[in-house]
Amino acid sequence: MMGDFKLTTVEEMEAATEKLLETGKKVGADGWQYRVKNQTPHCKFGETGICCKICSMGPCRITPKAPKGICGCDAHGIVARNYLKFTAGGSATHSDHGREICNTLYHAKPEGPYKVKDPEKLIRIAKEWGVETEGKDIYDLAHEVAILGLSEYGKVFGHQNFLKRAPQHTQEIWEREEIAPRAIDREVSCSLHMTHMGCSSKPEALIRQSLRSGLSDGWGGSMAGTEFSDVLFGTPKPVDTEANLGVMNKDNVNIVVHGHDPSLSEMICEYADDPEMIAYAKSKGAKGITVSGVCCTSNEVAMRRGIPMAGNFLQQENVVLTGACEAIVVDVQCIFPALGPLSKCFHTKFVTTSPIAQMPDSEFIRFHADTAAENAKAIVKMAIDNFENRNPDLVYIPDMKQKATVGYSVEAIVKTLDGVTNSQVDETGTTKPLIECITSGVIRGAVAMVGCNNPKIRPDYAHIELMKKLIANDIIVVASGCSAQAAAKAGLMDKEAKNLCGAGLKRVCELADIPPVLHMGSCVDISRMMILVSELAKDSGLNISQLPVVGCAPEWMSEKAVSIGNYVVATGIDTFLGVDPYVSGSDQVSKLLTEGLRDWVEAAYTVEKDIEKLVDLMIERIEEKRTAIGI
Ligand code: CUV
Repeated sequence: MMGDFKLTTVEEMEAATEKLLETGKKVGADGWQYRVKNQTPHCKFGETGICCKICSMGPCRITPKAPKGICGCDAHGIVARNYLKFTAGGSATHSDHGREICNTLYHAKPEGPYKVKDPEKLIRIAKEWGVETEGKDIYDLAHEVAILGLSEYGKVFGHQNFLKRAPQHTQEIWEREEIAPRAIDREVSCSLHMTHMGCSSKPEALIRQSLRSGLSDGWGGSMAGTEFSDVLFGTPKPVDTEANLGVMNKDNVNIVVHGHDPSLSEMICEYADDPEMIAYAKSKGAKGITVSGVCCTSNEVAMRRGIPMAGNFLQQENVVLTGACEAIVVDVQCIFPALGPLSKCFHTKFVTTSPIAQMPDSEFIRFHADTAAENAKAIVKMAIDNFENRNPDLVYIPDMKQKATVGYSVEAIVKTLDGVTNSQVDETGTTKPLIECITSGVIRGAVAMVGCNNPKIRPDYAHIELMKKLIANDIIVVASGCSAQAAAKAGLMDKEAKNLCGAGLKRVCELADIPPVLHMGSCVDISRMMILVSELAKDSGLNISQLPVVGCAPEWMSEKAVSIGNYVVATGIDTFLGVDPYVSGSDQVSKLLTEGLRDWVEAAYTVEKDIEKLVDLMIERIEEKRTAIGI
């Protein structure tokens, strides 16, 4: 029985957006939909990666008549250099996020506002890093581990500590190929050094460094971000929430958190929940306070607190267009500068909080670990005070939301799936039950769906359609970032979505009481997926590259996504992209990424813009891998 469960279609979401754009027109607001039109067609040189402006002799553009830049660099060198720069940008960004979390951990105090919520995890990491834990005060330990975490960014010798979590075989590949990441900052610096005028122009060298820089993100900075966020704010466990714009409440003060760093969003949630603040909101005529989120910081607080998700990347302007957003509070990354002028068309306060992401037409409240409580209170109060400035004529919140169960950290997945096989319940918490489901063929394999939206692809459509087809084919999906939010908005994280699965996956969903698409968190939490595949490989005795598991970013857009792609591939997982990373201008680089990498790291990229073909290719690859290991 499906009850009244029904997926929300992309058409329905688009119709809601249309209505919101109507409101926008009334107040003279801009929108990405219009800006895309102004920017199309895109510059062909940029799009194919053959424009070079790393020195002031140029810009040089490669054409049949001008096949070399002024320095003599050809298309292959230019494309590969651009690719490495793209990666370094993403790696720096994720890793700096991780650094901020280490810094927050360093400021943790028993009296708060930042506390250690998962001391066991802290002790586990401390032991892993060789820190004496016996008889030590947990906050002393937190500070010691935080300093070690920060030192990973500039360590003088050796490689990233977390690499030891990978299977032996994977570590050997990284050593052999000279892509084991050293200090995180060093890999970013080294990348920018290599791409400087007159340094590397050999695609192999530049792509190799792209892998190493990516690995310093996934197995360094991002992993630190995830692990220490868990220590500070708790390791996610399954929790019920809701997704899409309908989570905003017309009668309440609406605060939307947007960005990436949970240090900010956690505090906003904390103080929006304060009885004193709620009473204050009521004194101003509201019925209460609703915090909802956009992008990855939303994923962070959804995973740990069940805070509802208002939307993903290309829905960020929609939250303001509802006319019911008192404040959109942002930290870093994926924030449209458009939110400044857009907010000015409404009563909305656009609050920036990080020196790293400052934007015109915003109110800047500098957020700092030491003053986090005051900062958060001030922001919540500002939103409440703004409630009376709402123009009721402009308020329209699309009545559209879905239930979602989120919070699937590796710890939670292992625990949840323990009950699936009645043959042998593993007390020690291994991934063996999951392996059993895969080897028996009840589940054919797994796909990690990740990444952004991109106007080049019909927003959310690729994410949702791919996932529907995968689960119908008994392939379980783990998701993060905006992909996870697309799934949640559609209803694919509702446990009732089991009815859209093939018989095998449906059975697993019923036994384990899980939705077929598991929300594993934000983009830095793709590091969770690296741990999961590592555990699967170790527990099954297979190499990661042999597992029937692939990664997919059908609508990606950011530099971070390229960094992610590089570490996922370098970890041995075939990765499928729906958007080309500006490399089509060089057949050498394209061939290296889609074929050559396999000789180095046992995995490679597939780029396919046709969504139907993309999903079929993934299913084919999963089946090939099954055949190769004889299951
Ligand atoms: Ni970090 S990077 S648009 S929020 S997934 Fe979403 Fe995720 Fe891409 Fe940004």
